[in-house]
Amino acid sequence: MNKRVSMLFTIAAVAVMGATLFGSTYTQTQIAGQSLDIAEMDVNVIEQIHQMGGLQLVMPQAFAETDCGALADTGRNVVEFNLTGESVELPIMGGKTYNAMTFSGQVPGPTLRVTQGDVVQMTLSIPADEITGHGNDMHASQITALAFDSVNPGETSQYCYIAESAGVFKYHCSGVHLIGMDQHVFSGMYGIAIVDPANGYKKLMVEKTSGSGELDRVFYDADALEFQLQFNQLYLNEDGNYDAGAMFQHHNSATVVNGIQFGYVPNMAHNLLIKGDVNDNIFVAQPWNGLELEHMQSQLMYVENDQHVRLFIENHGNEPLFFHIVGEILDRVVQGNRVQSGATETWLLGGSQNMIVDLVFDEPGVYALVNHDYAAIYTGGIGLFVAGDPFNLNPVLVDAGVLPEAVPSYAYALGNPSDAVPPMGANSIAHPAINIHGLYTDDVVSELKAEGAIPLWEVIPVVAEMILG
Ligand SMILES: [Cu+2]
Repeated sequence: MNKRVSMLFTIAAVAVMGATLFGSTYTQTQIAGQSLDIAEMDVNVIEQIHQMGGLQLVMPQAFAETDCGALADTGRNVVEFNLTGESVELPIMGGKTYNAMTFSGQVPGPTLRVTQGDVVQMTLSIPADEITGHGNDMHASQITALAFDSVNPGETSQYCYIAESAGVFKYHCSGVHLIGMDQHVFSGMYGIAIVDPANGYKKLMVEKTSGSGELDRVFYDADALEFQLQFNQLYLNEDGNYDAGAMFQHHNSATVVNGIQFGYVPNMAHNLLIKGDVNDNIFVAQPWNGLELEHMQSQLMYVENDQHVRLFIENHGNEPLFFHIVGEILDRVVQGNRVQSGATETWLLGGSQNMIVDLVFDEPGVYALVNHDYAAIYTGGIGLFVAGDPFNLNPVLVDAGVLPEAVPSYAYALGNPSDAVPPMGANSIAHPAINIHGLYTDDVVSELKAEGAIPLWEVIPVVAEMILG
């Protein structure tokens, strides 16, 4: 049923794009996707696109520096990046599901991390029973778009490129010959590549005043505790299908961070630890509350005070991202390998734009990262960092035997959410522990478990028992 419905909407998206290209049949009725009726569409338009060979004609048949054989012989480090294109049903807020499209069963897709100068060998496989073809446009590459044309169900395609520029780069499904690209991306087919600078990251300098106000400078080593934060929107109709009309009108149904609305807020375990009552919510919005939600139960992100924190941020969406952390100042903003700003309150990212934010949380406390567009905040574009031990839980956890001694962040007891933690690089500080949290299929959850990530839904009842006696 779902596969059939998804297919229907692939066709709907194709029809809308066709109408856009040819103009004449682009009516208000078609823009308002909810009432889109394929039976009413101009079949000739779709036929014309089909006869053109999709949108391929606009792309030049030219150079393709994608010869994996030749690049493998250069002596450079070769990093394999293997992805599958899979349509699956995944949860959204309110106990519902939606018809997602994924890279390798997770939203966002797996993060690729390489060093500037490495060869990336990208292999995209589409299972034979997948409902549609998929492609992968990696913004970290500088190769002809022909290389990442779509792959048919049952087939595998590969290209190679040199990651020449350092920074954060989006990758995303390119649809079927570009058609349906919007549907595939907004249904979940996006992720990032982190290309670490060949010479490593820079030390962080933070201006401080000391004594009676004299200007001072504090230097932090380049090594940092790292998080990844990917912003996007969902455009869904009541049935959990992609709504192209809503997208054309920039009328989203949800704002997501790493694929989930309000994914990094407290849950019932935090209520219990801090208020002694699982039902006494400590934050205004706690929609993912309950052990039965397993890896979908919301989780917080923990950092130490006076620690260099590095955030890899990408805006995959159709709306701007006004990135701000309530109660903090962004100590440094880097785009590509260039410093753009220091000591700034908010930094703007347009669509398919990225940055690396370096900062230090000085005081114990709770700090909300937000898209400072109020519509985004209230539709899910918010998450919480907890720095240090603001709730004085160390004595409680030590007394109960949960921790052997006081720790500088709650990550030592609960871990940080797996979907917010990028793969390790040369300048990464290892997270004390990682818990399983994210928009994942069961297969991905099993893989994370096998890798040693903590299933908190199994651990929390034990911890609660230890604390409550
Ligand atoms: Cu796709």
